[in-house]
Formats: sequence, C-alpha cells, structure tokens
Amino acid sequence: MTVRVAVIGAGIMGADHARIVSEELAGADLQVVCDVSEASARRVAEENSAQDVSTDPVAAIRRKDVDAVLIASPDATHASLTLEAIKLGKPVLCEKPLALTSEDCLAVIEAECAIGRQFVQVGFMRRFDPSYVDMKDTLCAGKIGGAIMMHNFHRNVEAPAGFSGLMAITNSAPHEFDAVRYVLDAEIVSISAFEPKRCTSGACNPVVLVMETSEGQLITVEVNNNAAYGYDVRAELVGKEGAVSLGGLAAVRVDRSLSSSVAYAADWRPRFHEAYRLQNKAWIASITTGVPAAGAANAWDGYCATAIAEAGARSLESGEKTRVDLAERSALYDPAGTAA
Ligand code: ISE
Repeated sequence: MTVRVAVIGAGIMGADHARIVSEELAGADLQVVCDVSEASARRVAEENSAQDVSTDPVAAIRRKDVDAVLIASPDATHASLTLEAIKLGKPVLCEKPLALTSEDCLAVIEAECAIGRQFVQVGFMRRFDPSYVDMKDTLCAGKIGGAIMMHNFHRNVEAPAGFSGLMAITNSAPHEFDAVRYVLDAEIVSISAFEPKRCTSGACNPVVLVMETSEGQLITVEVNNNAAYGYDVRAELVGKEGAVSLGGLAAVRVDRSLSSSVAYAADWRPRFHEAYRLQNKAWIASITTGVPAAGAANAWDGYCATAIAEAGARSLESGEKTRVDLAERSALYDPAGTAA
C-alpha cells in the first residue's frame, strides 16, 4: 500500500517534510503540496516532484487522492485542519504545537474519543532522536539510578521577525516539555518562568523555566531564541548514581592554530534530520499497520505540552509558580497494553 500524503504549508518545515516524504520514505507518495501562496506551493511541489498543488488546505485534505495529511502550516491553523482530517477519517502528522490553546487540543481529543481511535501523531520529533532515545534507555536500564533532575538548553541563532517572548514558551519550549515527559515518563505539575531583568522587553528574550514533576524531580530549561552563535540543544539527566548527557553531535572536530572547534548548525533541521526521518517513517508505518507508532506523541501529549506552555505563560506574567492542571486522560491514550 502506498500512502498518498498532502503536505499543508510550504514554509521551512513544510518544505522539509515534503522532501522527506518524497526522498526518504518508502511507501509514501507526495500527492499534493498546499500553501496559501501558490508560488511557494508550486516551488516546493516542483522541487519534490509532487503530483499537484493547492492553495486551499480544506480542499486539499478532502481530496479523494489524499490518504493522509501532514500539517506544517502556521501554528494557529493546526487544530482546525487536524479536526477536518479526523472528520474524514484521515491520519494526521501535525507539527507542534497541536493547538495554541488547551481548549483546542481538547477538541481534537474529543473528536478522536468520539470515534474511539487515534488519528493524530504530533511532531515532537525528539522522541525519535537517537540521543534522546539513548538517554531514556540509559535511565530505564538503571545505569544512573533514579532520575532526580534534568537540565535542558534550547538555543536558536536568531528569532524570526514577529517571534515574541511569549512564543519562546508556546512555540519553542514545548519541545522541552515533551522531551522531559518522554524521557522521565512523568507529568510536569508546576512551572515557574523567569526572564533576565537586563533584557529589554518586547523582543524575544531568553526565559528560564523551573518545573516540578509528579515524581518529585526538578527540571530546568533555558530557552534562548537569540543565542547568536548556533543552534544548540543540550540536556543532562541527573540520577542518584550518575548522569547522562546528550553527546557532542558534530561529525568532526577541527584542530588548528592552537585551537579546537566544532561547527554548529544554523537551525534545527540538520541537528534533528534523523529524528524527522524516523518520525515520519514511523508515521507512515502506523498508517499501513493501523497501530499508533510506538513512542510517538499523540493528541494527549500535544495537549499536555500546550497546557504546560499556558501555565508557563501565566507564570511569566504573574511572576509566580503556577500549577499545571490537566484534564482527565481518556483510556484511548493509555500507554500500550494498559487500556481496559
Ligand atoms: C521551531 O518551531 C522548532 O520547532 C525548532 O525545533 C525550535 O528549535 C525553534 O525554537 C522553534 O521556533
């Protein structure tokens, strides 16, 4: 069976997903590329030998020659397009965030629960990144004892125009929230958000987040979208008997003129290339088998990340530690094997 995919959105991520679908996935065809800008849709379609282009996302999702939908359009459109696909019974890989509000995430969950099936995989690709997978495996194998703390750094070179301080929490930090939940298999129950006082307001300033988990662990996250020097994601998990960190990820180190250096990527695509490929491959396999991809983020995980981001935004505003209150989880999202 070949899965005919519509990629919605022909921006940075849409273009990257279109390329992965077209070049790196056996069993998938890039059927249509859709973007409100016809020129962008056409460019990405031509570069990746798509069958067709569209400027209407709903019409693209409804096409009879589209089996599955990959949503990489602006964040604010994710939930409504996901709902449209669920209505038609079409599987979705939705870039993060699933929605900008927890209410909208819950609407997606409700739609899945009404049918009694999961249709949505959320694009938290770090769950497929070999280094995060190794970190989790190291913890699960008992090599560092029980986890007590996790320290995370998320640095981008430069925030795009219009990227606000709040978006550091709603757009960038959700990767960290999800990575923490994935690695520790614990819920985040509180969050405190801080900004360095010396930064000017208005621009996208760094934020530091301190979180507590349901298992009594402490988590720190620095999100700095204007770090200037390179795309740099780090994580160290501290256990009672040791610690495990993501490794140095450059393929080579250059030594010359009395110095040693490794190169940074300019953005997340090269750093997480393998994670995106494995994530998208697992999505296509899940469509073929009808079984959700093992370890992938589902709509519940998407909801949790957005609910944590909302609490983080409230904490930034109030200056206070803020509880993360989650809705009750439906049995549809029980980890494999535990559903009643
Ligand atoms: C962007 O949307 C991503 O998903 C990247 O992985 C992240 O590093 C960046 O901060 C986000 O804006």
